[in-house]
Amino acid sequence: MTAHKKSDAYQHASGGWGSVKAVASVLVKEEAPVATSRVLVHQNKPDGFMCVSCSWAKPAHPHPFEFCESGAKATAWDTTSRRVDPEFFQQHTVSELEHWHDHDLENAGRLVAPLRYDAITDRYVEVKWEHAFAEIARELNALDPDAAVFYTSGRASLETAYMYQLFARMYGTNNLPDSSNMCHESTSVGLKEAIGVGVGTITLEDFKHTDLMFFFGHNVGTNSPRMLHDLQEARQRGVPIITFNPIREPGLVSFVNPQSPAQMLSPGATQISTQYLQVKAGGDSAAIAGVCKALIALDDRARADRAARVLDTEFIAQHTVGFEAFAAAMRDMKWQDIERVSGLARDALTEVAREYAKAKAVIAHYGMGLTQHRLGVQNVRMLVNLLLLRGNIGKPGAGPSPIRGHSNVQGQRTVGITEKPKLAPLDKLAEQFRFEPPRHEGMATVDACRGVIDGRVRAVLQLGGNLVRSVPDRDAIEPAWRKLRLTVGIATKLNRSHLVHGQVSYILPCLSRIEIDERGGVPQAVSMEDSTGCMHGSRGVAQPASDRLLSEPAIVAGIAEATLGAHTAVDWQAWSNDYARIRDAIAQTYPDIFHDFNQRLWTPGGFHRPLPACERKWQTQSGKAEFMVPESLDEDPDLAERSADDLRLFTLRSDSQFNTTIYSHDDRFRGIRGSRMVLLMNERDIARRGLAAGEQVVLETRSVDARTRRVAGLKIVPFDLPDGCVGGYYPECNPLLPLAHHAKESKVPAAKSIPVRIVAVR
Ligand SMILES: Nc1nc2c(c(=O)[nH]1)N[C@H]1C(S)=C(S)[C@@H](COP(=O)(O)OP(=O)(O)OC[C@H]3O[C@@H](n4cnc5c(=O)[nH]c(N)nc54)[C@H](O)[C@@H]3O)O[C@H]1N2
Ligand SMILES: Nc1nc2c(c(=O)[nH]1)N[C@H]1C(S)=C(S)[C@@H](COP(=O)(O)OP(=O)(O)OC[C@H]3O[C@@H](n4cnc5c(=O)[nH]c(N)nc54)[C@H](O)[C@@H]3O)O[C@H]1N2
Ligand SMILES: [Mo]
Repeated sequence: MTAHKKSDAYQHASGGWGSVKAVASVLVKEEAPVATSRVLVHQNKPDGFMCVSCSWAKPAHPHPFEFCESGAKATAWDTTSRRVDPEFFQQHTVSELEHWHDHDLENAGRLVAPLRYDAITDRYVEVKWEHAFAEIARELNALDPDAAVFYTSGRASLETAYMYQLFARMYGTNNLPDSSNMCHESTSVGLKEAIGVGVGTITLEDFKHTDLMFFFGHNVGTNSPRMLHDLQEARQRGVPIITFNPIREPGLVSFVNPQSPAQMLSPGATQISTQYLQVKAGGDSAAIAGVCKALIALDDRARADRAARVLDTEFIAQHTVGFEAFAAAMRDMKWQDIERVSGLARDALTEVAREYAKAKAVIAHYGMGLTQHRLGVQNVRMLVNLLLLRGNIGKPGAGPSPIRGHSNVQGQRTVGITEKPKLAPLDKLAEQFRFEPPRHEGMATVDACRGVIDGRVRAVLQLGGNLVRSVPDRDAIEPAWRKLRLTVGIATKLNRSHLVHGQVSYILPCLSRIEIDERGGVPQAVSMEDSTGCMHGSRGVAQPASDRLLSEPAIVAGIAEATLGAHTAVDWQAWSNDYARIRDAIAQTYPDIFHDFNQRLWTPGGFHRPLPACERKWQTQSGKAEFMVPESLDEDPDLAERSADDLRLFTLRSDSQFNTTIYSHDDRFRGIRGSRMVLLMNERDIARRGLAAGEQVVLETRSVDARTRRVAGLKIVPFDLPDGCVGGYYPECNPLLPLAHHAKESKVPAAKSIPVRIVAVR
């Protein structure tokens, strides 16, 4: 790899010619340039398919090319001409494939036929779909239903997700963890407690009415780049954007719109963030506390001077509870502690408070930088506290804006994928389908991993996803995974979780959403919910990678029918032959959200789900929006003794990956090329330890139990970060993340602040 020069990374704004070149090169690399470029025209269009990459809102009046570099990469990745066919497995045993890099496994191409692992030859061999369904059913029926786990990665459609949860419950379990458990579950828990809905309250319309935006811990330039258009438009109206992020991410600094010829030809880029605060990893609760404290002090002064109040006292009195206790806690907080934990100066935070006090309508965007912490739920609650102080919820141009990950992760929760019985409409399902759903709590992702390790879990079905790579404690998970009785991967591409498999193991290849999905000669459509609560139809346009593939609804129907036999009130085959019937069932279960679902499917810009908080109706315990007093500002409440050697590791995504799918080893925006085995560290921390750039080190997690967790061979790259914080890549650093190191209320693994030390140079 090339050594990183600090200036390299930040020479270019995100977007621009680099982006155009990167899209062109990925199309050529995937050997499907012509077909793919035709496909891209339909991406995120009201009558086309919804991008498989991020979940950002899709406008009613799209740009001529409503896609970004990341979305184009994701499309090219799925429409590649390469194939992993049964002959591929004749050439490669599973033991041999285990030595391949994750990138090479997926890069080998699209899976085309259902496969069963054959222990005698150590190969996957082709089977008939009916045989696969029949054996999976036999295996499931031999188990206690609670020994089986039905994981969903956030890409599958509303139709598939609804069928999948119904099947799991009819089979007898609420073990329905999903990727949200590792992602925005801190939002689902925190926002629900605070404002009565577990999702963001803004839509694209609010961008037109906002006066100020906050941006906490989300790397918009690579992870939801289409949003840069909306941010740029707001900036051009003079709306300030205040960013909190340990790294100066190029997309948050400036942007050139690669789809605007005028901008591409002129030298300037739009400055995105007007204030950039390099908060310490895990320092957000402290930083927000600082802003709240300063704001309350401004208000105290205004009151004393009989000047106009800074806080929205009317809103607070009418709509909230807990203000007095919160304000008292903020007044008592010491600036010294706030500065130490956040790494930010009192003056800078006070300046943010002043700016905030001037704005009438404020949106707070955020991502994994807030949610993936031990205090992830508290971080979300603190952000809500800040918004409540000035009535910034339930009015145009204002509200919390959690930026979701996978393209339908929010929607899957909406249609019943949840391990928490209280969040699923069990009575309704019982009545609609005449069965008795299980009422006890199921397993979230970390519980499921714990269950695999201690042997309680015997079967794991994955509807998308790559759990042996994405979850914590890899070194414990991998050997445990091999002891499972049954593993089933419904997937588009070969990944590590197919190689680290159970005794009975199936790979069931499915159509990608980009592909034409015909059932009985009739093209079918599916749907998804974006980050702003809008539902969109999606119809594939590309030729399927193989005629042996089945759609996700057809695969779920096949397994359900084989497992449940004739004992259900669902005609699974009829559903899988006409997805409109699944939508009718969804509409019946959730009439408030999905009434007239089929008629509204193609609403330009999507149809919005009703959210009581948008109308200042609060479905919380108290019936009001709730302030919360932070429990602690300290990110590692359970780490007793500290030393000067301690570092806090946050795991990052590059611009060339989608979660565990690695498109290339480069991270163009951050100027890192050729390797992902790096440790980003600031010059002061490098020097203080007597280390040098380019040296390879071994990182070890500070002990939380008897297990030693290490990753070796991480090359030191000098990077502009706050003191004591280091960055590494997800999933390479996942062996360092302890399963128990998660947010206690939401169980989201604390992937953004892992206490580590450098223990050796190697
Ligand atoms: N191209 C592409 N798009 C994606 C994905 C992808 O992998 N590739 N993944 C999808 C998924 S599932 C998700 S969840 C989203 C993830 O998108 P993000 O929410 O952007 O998540 P990360 O990339 O993990 O990084 C989060 C950002 O938080 C910052 N950060 C780290 N620690 C802290 C902290 O303690 N405080 C603050 N304030 N900031 C911090 C990091 O510097 C980084 O800029 O993107 C989705 N979109
Ligand atoms: N250390 C650390 N760990 C993390 C994170 C982090 O920031 N740091 N982030 C967490 C987050 S936010 C998330 S969301 C999880 C994600 O974790 P997972 O959901 O486990 O992983 P993905 O990488 O999203 O899943 C990729 C696989 O999905 C399959 N796939 C792709 N498209 C489709 C499709 O259309 N249908 C089907 N059926 N399969 C498909 C492909 O085979 C591909 O290999 O990881 C979490 N883990
Ligand atoms: Mo995610």
